[in-house]
Amino acid sequence: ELAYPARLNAATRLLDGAVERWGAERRAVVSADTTWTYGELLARANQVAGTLAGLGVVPGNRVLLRGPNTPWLAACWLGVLKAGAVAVATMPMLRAHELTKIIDASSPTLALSDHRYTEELQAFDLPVLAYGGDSPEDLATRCAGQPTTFDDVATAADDVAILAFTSGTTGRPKATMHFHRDLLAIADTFSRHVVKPEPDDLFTGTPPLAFTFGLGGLLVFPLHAGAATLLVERATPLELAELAAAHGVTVLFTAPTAYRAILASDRRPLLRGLRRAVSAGEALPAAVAADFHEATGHWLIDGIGSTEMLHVFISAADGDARPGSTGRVVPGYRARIVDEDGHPVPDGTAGRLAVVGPTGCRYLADDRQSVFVQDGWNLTGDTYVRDEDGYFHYRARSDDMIVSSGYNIAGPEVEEVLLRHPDVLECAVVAAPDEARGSVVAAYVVLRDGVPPSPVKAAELQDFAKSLAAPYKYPRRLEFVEALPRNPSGKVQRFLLRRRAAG
Ligand code: 3SK
Repeated sequence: ELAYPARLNAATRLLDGAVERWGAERRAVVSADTTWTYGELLARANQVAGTLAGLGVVPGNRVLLRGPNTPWLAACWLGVLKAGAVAVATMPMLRAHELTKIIDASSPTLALSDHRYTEELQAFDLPVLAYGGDSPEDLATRCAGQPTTFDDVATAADDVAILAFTSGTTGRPKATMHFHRDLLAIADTFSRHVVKPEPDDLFTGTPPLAFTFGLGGLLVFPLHAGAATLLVERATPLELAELAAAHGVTVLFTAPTAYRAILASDRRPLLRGLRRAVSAGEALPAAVAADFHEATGHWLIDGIGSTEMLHVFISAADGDARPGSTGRVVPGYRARIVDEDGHPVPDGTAGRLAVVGPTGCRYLADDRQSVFVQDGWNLTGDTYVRDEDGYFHYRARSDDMIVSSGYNIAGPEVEEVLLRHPDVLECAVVAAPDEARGSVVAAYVVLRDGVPPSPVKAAELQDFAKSLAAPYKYPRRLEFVEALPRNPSGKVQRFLLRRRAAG
């Protein structure tokens, strides 16, 4: 059981707490052109909080944040929490029509936006304060007139601190509410027991702070450990590997596709400097896990998390990893596999993953709450099997199970097989409706650079799949595409492929 005081401000604990414990001089945030110590980050977050209070922002007001991962975004996020307001971080690549849904749902009082990203906000009746520029109107200029200290609002531990929008692999974004104590709980569970950071660590990675995978891994966990974070605005996987090596990064958070791309390139040796590497957001193919181990001597820390649960709840520390499994339930959480009626099924049986713990699903508009929470258990929408040792093995998103001629086929299992072919860069497998079989397996494949698509190549990949998996699983339909459709947090939007497969 995690015990937190009734009055708790997560930003006070993370930032003022770190300065008290480790001193103001430690490196906190690094970017391409800046390094801020904990003292400098604290001063800026306090000035942001003072500016917000001066503008009339009161506890409970929502403040929209927009921008790529930068030190100023981190200071704004912390400043919003210090002022007792609710941070609504948005993906920097969202366009006005996508922002409309978020703004309508969250009714922010104002927006703090990176000065390069204000344009899309012009369409709204919303005051916008730009940061990171050098205009006299810029937040930095306003902050310069503010004291570097601030009396943080004594929020309740279960006051809402952030609204996190699921970027929606289904295309329907939903707002989830998370409390101040939840932000500490993810650090006291997944980070403490699995990532195990040390004050001398330097974190980096690609997920935006608007995606809770990034918020935890690139801001909350480093601050909680007195460590530093290298915030990268944008990087291809190979650039990420180079940046990590150049800065001496020890903890990396990114998606399986990025690990796969780095491992397949001549930057592979750059991964050797990492002490920890965390993979989430998508299922980790076993071949990538094995290859990473071969390249570095470490096991990737795979994890399943969700915006609804805030962060990772099943995972395994480096020494505890079991290849082919996501891991065990993170201490502090409980997980089980249930059938369609919510009854637990025996180990070894596939079913719906249900989880409960210190964080959990609370939708802002709770019309769909009952679909995701049953008898207090959060249903994640994933099909899993638990083995007798308590390791959880991913099968598919429940939507990605394909029933073909009565066979249950997990789309990711077929993807895993296709990915073993040296010409396949990426692929996604979905159900295509079929009169005779109900559904058939349809694969969308991105070939490696220089490999031309052709019917012969398609037949070769189909034969390859048949040779490695039971023949009923092979993709009867196989189409080559330039790229897979992905949402802003990088997840493949299989619903778009299902639509395409349905014609
Ligand atoms: O949505 C996810 O995949 C996720 C994974 C890890 C941590 C947080 C999230 C939202």
